[in-house]
Amino acid sequence: MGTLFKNGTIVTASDEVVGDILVEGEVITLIGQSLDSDGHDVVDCTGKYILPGGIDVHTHLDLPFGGTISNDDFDTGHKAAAFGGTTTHIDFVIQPIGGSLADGLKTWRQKADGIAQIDYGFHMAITDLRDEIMDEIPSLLEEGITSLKLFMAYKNVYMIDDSTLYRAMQKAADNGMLVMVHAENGDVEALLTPQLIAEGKTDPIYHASSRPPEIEGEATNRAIVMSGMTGCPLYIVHMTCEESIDAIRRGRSQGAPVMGETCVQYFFLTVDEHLGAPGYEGSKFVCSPPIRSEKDHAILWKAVQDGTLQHISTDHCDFWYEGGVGPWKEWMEAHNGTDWVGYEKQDPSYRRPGKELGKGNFSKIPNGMPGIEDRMMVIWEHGVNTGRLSPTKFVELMSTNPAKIFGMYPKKGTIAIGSDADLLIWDPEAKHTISAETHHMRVDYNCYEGMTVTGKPVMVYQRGKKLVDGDEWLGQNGAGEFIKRKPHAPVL
Ligand code: DUC
Ligand code: ZN
Ligand code: ZN
Ligand code: ZN
Repeated sequence: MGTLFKNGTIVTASDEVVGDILVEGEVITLIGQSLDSDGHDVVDCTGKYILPGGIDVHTHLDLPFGGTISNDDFDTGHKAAAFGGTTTHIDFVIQPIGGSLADGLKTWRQKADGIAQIDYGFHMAITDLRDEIMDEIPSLLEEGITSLKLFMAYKNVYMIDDSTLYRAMQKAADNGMLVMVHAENGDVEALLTPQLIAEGKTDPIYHASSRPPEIEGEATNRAIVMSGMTGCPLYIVHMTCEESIDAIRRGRSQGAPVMGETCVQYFFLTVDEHLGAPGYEGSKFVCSPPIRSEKDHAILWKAVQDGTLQHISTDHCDFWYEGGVGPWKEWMEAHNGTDWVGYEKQDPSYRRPGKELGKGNFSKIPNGMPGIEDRMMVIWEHGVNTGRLSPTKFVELMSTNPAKIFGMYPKKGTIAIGSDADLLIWDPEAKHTISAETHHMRVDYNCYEGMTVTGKPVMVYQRGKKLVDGDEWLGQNGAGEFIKRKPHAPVL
């Protein structure tokens, strides 16, 4: 006995066709037209699209960062993701400075084990590439971790130097792994920030002045050159501006094995309107790299249309706007500042600090914003409904490309016989107004507050099990599975 999805418009990265899908157990076993109901549960999909579950390869759930921890964890973040049509994500394990990769992985496994509601994978963020860590890298392949992340920004926290990046690329290339970079020139940022603060430029809008597009373009180009020299496949996260898009286009045209993504917020938000919002509101929109300008929005749409960029992720990393209530300082001290797991259960009145940490000094605003729930609806509205993207291109960007690049295809990322039955029943007529009042993310604001979208997932299935039915949540903690990814990443 399976589930038969009847008469939906099945969309993959290549085709759009009306038909039926049979799911037996966790996988798709048959695709056809006018399939026999044959005792199966029938889901009538007439007038609906059937899309492969969305994949977001760039999230930070439960991340200790900027003097606090990102709000959504592997429970709340997963529910929110699924309500928005994302059924798989890849989060970042952070190697503790002085510790091993295995230490980092243990910490992140604890965040997800028994808690995860959707399927997930991990990238490994390397912060401290000592000789023994170089030797440890190949062991990640057995864990199903096939991508390394390095930060060219966040000096004195995560930033690595050029020789470290180069060595990591050599090692990755030798082992069939992919390198990802956060590309901003952290040395220049670390010089500009104190200069701005000393000049009294402390408001959120100056966050953008401390990280101008030139330092993103410069670092992007530097990483691309190293990718060309080492032959290491490189994936540049959160690209925002003309400077870096020009660099990746040049690199790809010269044959460097480079790919890239942008994030939803970089198509919509601007320095003037959002970072420059009255009072302290701009802090809501502080992320790195910063949001840019209308001119950059147009450049990004072009870059996803023409294949310069392969994916639209979120960099979901959310913090309270009005946080700081509760005995958080004492709590953090009592827990040695490191053991965050399960803290809500210990003290229900605790509320972790958020954006208010940077009042009077933009450089202390925790970097990041919510988006994991909004991503697919917002890009459908402004991509598909405007004619910028076809439904097939939408599927390619949101699901197929990230599955291929990160070694999950065809288990994830498509609708095919044998693939996981991660399916979205997407109603192209359903209207929804995005708001913090109704979203499922654990955060008190939404970047797209008041935006009305037409088209949303009305039912969401993962491996054949229904997670979302309208407003109802049917998933359960521990049902989300860790995805062991494959080593060789093709260059798209
Ligand atoms: N940028 C953010 O805005 N948040 C998390 C980490 C990052 O690089
Ligand atoms: Zn049958
Ligand atoms: Zn980053
Ligand atoms: Zn990030």
